[in-house]
Formats: sequence, C-alpha cells, structure tokens
Amino acid sequence: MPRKKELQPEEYSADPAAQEMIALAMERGISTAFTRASNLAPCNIGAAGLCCKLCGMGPCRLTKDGLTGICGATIDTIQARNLIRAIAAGSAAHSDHGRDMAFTLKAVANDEAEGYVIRDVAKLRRVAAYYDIPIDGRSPKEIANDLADLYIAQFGQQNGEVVLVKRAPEKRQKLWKEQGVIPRGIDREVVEALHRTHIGDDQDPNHILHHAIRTALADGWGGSLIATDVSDILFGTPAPMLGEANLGVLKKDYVNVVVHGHEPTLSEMIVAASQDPEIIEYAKAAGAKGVNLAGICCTANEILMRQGIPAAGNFLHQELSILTGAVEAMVVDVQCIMQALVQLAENFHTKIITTSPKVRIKGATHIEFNEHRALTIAKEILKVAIDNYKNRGETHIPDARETLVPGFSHEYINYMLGGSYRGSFRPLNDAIMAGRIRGVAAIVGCNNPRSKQDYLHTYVTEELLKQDVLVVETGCSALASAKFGFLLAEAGLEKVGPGLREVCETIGIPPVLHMGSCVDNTRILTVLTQMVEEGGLGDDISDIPAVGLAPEWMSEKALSIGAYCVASGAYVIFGGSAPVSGWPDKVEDSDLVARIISEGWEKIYGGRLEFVADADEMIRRTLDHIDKKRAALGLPEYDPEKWGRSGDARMLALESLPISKRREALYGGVSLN
Ligand code: NFS
Repeated sequence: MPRKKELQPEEYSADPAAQEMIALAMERGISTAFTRASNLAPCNIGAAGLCCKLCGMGPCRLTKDGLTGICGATIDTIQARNLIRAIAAGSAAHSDHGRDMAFTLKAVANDEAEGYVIRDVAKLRRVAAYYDIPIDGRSPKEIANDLADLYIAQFGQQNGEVVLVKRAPEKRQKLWKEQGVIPRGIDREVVEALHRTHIGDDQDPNHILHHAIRTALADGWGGSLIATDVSDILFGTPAPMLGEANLGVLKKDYVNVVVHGHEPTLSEMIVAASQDPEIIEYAKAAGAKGVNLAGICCTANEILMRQGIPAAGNFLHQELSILTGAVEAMVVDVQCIMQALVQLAENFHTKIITTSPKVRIKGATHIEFNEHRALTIAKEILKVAIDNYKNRGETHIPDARETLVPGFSHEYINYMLGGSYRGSFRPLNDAIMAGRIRGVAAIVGCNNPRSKQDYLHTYVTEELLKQDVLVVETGCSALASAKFGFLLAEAGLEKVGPGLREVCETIGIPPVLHMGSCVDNTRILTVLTQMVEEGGLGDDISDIPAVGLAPEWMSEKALSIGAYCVASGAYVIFGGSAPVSGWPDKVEDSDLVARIISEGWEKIYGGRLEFVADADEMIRRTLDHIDKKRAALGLPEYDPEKWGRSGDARMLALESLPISKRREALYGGVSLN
C-alpha cells in the first residue's frame, strides 16, 4: 500500500530556489519527484536486493530465514546477482556514451562531422602517445583517425586487455592481472555479467562479484575514460572559468532552452547554433532578446566547464526548471531523464524534445540527432524552441543564482600547481605530507528524492572542509556545491580548516574543485595516479589518504563508479539505502554480500564499498580512513594548530603591524600570532 507522507518544501530540498518551486507545484497540485517519493513507499524487499525476478518462476521474495528462490538460489546469490546487474547497466550506460564519442572522433577525423573540429590537439597527441600511436609529422586528423579506431576496437575486443588500463599505477595493473580482472573488451564484460546472471548460471556470490569488478573496470578504465578523453580532444580540456548555477539563470525576455542529459556532442552544437547570427535574428523576430541556454544534470557540467554556459541545476531540478513556465524547450539526449517531464510540461508550453536514437518518450517531440549533420539539426531544434516563445504564459523564475569557478581538469590541476614549466603534483603531495591538507575526498553522484535534495552533499562537503580535507566533485554533487557557493575561490574560506585555507589562498583555488561530469570521475582516477607517480604518498592509489563518497546516490551508474573506484584502491561510502543490506536481524549471515564488497574487496584491492545512511557517520569514517592512511605512510598526525599563519592570514597579520616591525616579522622569526 502506498504510504502518504506529505512534507513541507523545506524538508524536500536544502536549496531555497527548489523549495520555492516545490511550494508552487504543491499549490497547483502538480506532482514532482519529491511528492511522488513521499507518496510511494519503497519496497523494502527489493530495496535490500532480496527479490529475484530473473525468471518466470518468480519473482521470489526472500522474506524469511531459510527461504530460497524456487530454483534454490540463496539470499547471497540473489543479492550478488542484483548488484552485478546494476553495475553492468551502469557500466553499459557510461561506455555506450564513450562509444558514441569515439565514433564522433572518427567522423571528425574523416571530415564527416558537420560543425566539429579538433579543439585540443595537444591532448590528442598526449593521449595517442600513451598507446604508441605515431604522432610526429602527422596531421591531427591522421592521429585522431588512429586513436578513434583504437578506442572503437576496445568495445568489441574479445581477448587480451583493454588498452586504457595501462594508465593506472603499475602496481595496480599487476594486482589486476594477478586477480584476472583486467577487462578483455568493454562489451564482453557487460554481456558476460548478463549471461552469468541468467537463470541457472553463476551461483557463487564471490565468483559473481569478482566479475562485477571486471565489469566496473570496463567503465572506469574503459568507456568513461574514452568519453572524457574524446570530449576534451573535440571540445577542449577544461580550465577554470566563471559560471553560474541555479534556476535564476533562466531569463525572462529570452527564449530559454534547457539541455539535459549527458553527451556533449549535441549540447556543444546547440551552444554553437545559439550564437549563430541567423538564430539570434530568428529569436528577435519572435519578440525575444535572444536565446538563453542552460544545462541540467551532467550535460550542464559538460557545457559549464568548457563554454561557461550556466547550469539550471542538478537531477532534481529537471522538473523544477519546467515549473518556472519560462522554458520553451527542454532538449534531452540520454540518461537521468524523467519520464514525468512530458506530463509535467503539459501544464505549461514547454516542448520536450528527445534527440537520441536510443531514447524516446511518449508525448515528446523527437528530432533525431546525428553527428554528420549536427549543426543543421541543432539549428532546427532551436527554431522549434523559438517558435514556441509566443505560447509562453505566466512565468515564475526564482531569483537564485550563484557564481562558481568550474573546470579543474587534471591537466589544469597539474598546471596550476607549478605553471607551464614547473607543472607537477609535487605541491599537492607536499601539502598532504606536511598535513596542511589532511586528505582528499571525492564527493560525487546523484540527487535522490528519498533524501533532502543537496543536503547530504553540502553538509558532508562543509564538514570535511573544516577538517582540512580538500574536496573534489563531479556530477550532481558539484552542482549542489555550486548552488551553495562552495565553488568560488573566496567563498566561505573562513569556514575552511586553517591548513587547507593556506593552500587555497596561496594557489588561488576554491576549497572544492569542480572536475566535471560523471564520466569525468576518470579525471579523479588520473589525479590519484599522478599523485602516486609524483612520490611520497605510497606506490598505489590505495595508499593515498583519500575517500570517495556518493551521499545521495540513486543510479546504477553510481554503483558502477563505486565499484571501479574500489577496484582502483579507494574507500567508497554511499549514503541512502543499501541494495545489499539483507535482513540482519531476521536472517543470520544475510549480510554476506555486504561483507564481500567491504572486508572482502579490501583484502584484495585495498578499497572497500560501504553503505552508510547517517551523514555524521560518513564523515567520521572518512576522517578515520584518512588518518589511518596518513599513519600507514608515516606522515605526521593531522594537527590544525600548526597552520593558519601563512597565505592571506599572514599578510593580514603583517599589515596590522607598524611598518618598522614588518621586516622583523617577515625575516626575524617573530611570531605573528
Ligand atoms: Ni552521475 Fe547520477 Fe545523473 Fe550525472 Fe546526476 S544523477 S550517477 S551525476 S546527472 S549521471
């Protein structure tokens, strides 16, 4: 029976702009994911992974001690099968995105992709060189053609090793080889995960979860890494720039087009088309001042960090942006798109436009995207939006937008720490070794209407910053922090621990680094690898005092990310519900799968996956892990008392002294306390 639990807007979201829009929806009796989540209690059997519906004898719901499925499958087998299936779907989604990027690169290399160019030739050459593709004396298109062929081949490769794993630390590659988890081909591992979980196949939870690692690695060191590489090559490697986030980026007098989904191929072309004089004129002729683009979800991150296009918000803002009544068209491609958008849009004039050959929604307008005619199609889409401007009714755009600095690619982080000639990770490693930075937390992943929107992301971020933990973020988590102003260099530094503050002030960076979209979690893997290679923090990712967190996860992609991070050596904590929790008080030992992915995986890979619902407990475990890793490396114990007397604090203290004393204070060892 659905349970009704009406909440107040402040209980649904931590973001005041969202609260305003939720209140509006509630007043008008329009349903949103927030209210639907209240009205629909989750099935606690399914949520814990205890329901098997893999064949027609079931679904078998293991609700009691001693029960098995009709085929005899135990609780552990069923949970392991459910988990690997989710990981396979997540890995497939990221990787299929990577495949489309590789095909676009191939088309660009062969002059078959209208409107695209190779923007980052340096990255193309660098990436090609990893795989010994000849670069000297060759044109970018020749190199791109070879790289595209190599990347396309990774998907259908049957035997051997996916080439991208060679970018992991050497020790890690050796471990993977010993364990037999290096993906042979991206598609092969996903298909095998499905085969193994068909009725009557793999039934040993340990064995199933061993393949889950291989399937996830095909994502993190396969499809996702391809997606990030090619996006950078075609659209430019991100570097910091000024951006804006939240619903207030929608403009009253403009044709607002929201791009939502994941693949930058379409959104980048819409950005280009929106700046075309023909389109601007067309919009003016329709009575608007121009076309205003805004992003939602990971598409938002892609165009925010490369083009400075504002972000209307994260996953749970997709419906809220339509509720403003100011959106002429929401253009979607793949992933994280709610079917509810179409029905919601019927209350307004907004057109939902699907574009991917893989995604259609009943009631939406379909204008299929094709990279060979990209610019023409992008203009066609914008004209549909402009034609719809005249149908706009009353609007309600919350006055909420925050500035931010996105775009911290690993290439830029390397550069910012030493400039063009001395770029290196040395200063970052040194800051961690000295204890100015206690450790690093990667806070990533979705929003989930089962928990208050953005609350867990921002609470955990804020608390870790106080503890001198440098935070890097991607995806919806980065957009949550953006809305709350954590992604600004000067923002909230008084709330940041003294050591981290010194580092931020000295380099001039925000305490939270926006590293991109969800496929760009591979940038975090690259940073960790480069930190290992720099030296001083052990010889593998598992030695680094770092933790990954997905406090508001909901998607299968998040589970795949969590698993490949664990396989890479990271401690990973997920918030919210655990898909493998079992019935600990009812069924003895029903948490075997939870133990395999935590203790079991830790013994092999040095990383573990845990589900922790309580935010303070997530923070406690994060700090505990960081301190344990510091101790194992023989680094000094974290001591905030030691810091806070350099950077801006030191300059301010100097300024307060009479001029005659400043020289002495600077050079004479006088305390500035
Ligand atoms: Ni990633 Fe989550 Fe979706 Fe992006 Fe957001 S919901 S797993 S962060 S938009 S993929």
